[in-house]
Amino acid sequence: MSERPDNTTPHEAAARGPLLLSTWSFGERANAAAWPDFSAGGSALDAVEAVTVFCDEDPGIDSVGYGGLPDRDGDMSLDGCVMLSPEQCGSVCAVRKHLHPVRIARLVMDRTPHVMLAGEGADEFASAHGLPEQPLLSPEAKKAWQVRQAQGGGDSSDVRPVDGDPDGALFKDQEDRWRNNHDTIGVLGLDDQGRLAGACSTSGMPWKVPGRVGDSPIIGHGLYVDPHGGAAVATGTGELVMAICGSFLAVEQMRSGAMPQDAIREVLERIASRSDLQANHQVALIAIRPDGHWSSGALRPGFRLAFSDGSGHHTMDPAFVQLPGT
Ligand code: SD4
Repeated sequence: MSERPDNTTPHEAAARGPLLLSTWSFGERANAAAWPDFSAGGSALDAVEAVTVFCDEDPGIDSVGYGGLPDRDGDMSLDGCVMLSPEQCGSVCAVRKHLHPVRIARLVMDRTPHVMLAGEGADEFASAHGLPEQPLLSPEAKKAWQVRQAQGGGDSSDVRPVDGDPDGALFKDQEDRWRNNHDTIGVLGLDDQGRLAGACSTSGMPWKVPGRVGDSPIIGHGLYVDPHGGAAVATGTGELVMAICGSFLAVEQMRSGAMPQDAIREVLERIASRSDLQANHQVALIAIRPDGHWSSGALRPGFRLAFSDGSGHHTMDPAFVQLPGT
């Protein structure tokens, strides 16, 4: 059942743009960096790109761009997408030589008749459009991979995305933190002209099987934007989101009249009811309607989001956790 717009939580008060909503607490500093141009009348599209570019360049974020953790063999590959509407979206995956997947995805959207480019083709396209080749593996990420190798390697099946470790209680040491503290930047923007835009950038699951692509660059899975329904972005275990077209599902719910919190709950209920759910599985979503009502929810504790509007930049807990205490 949809909530009534007048029965709102703070997460669901209708907001007027400009407004930025980003996954994870590091989204706050990225939102703040994009804010001066955005609040001066910039477009939602420029703002969401700027948020992801900031995260790509921050070596302290171990899951996006430079500083991201590599695949099983120690090689980096990046994924990302950008979306304004079903007619205007672009995506790249398995990029190995260029730092900003969303920048390339926007070029795909603007300059080709296609939606998605993969691997070598995406890198060649980026170079042909003047984007510089850059090293993607940071010394810290390389060290984390070497430590992992020394411990016997292994795939991503023990990775659980968690936002920070404020009391030092979640992770026993730095290596444990590298193993777990993984997350994607997903950002939704509503500008002062009422235009919605969304973007995602990620290095994907750490230690992934080379060639693996998750939900983040796939339109309808990690991100979906429909000016008539709203926008949704997902983070966490991509395979769970991909199995149900998570972001598309949330937007379709809103398109049918649901409030964002109900739309997200529908997605998370389906994931929570999987027979093969693992303790390390996490998924979180943020969703916004074209009228500015927005919300967020997570499958398990440990997710935070960043919210920016005229009142400033705030890191906050999601409106609800589907499986609290897990
Ligand atoms: C993926 N969804 O590649 C991404 C990773 C992520 O928090 O968001 N982790 O599956």
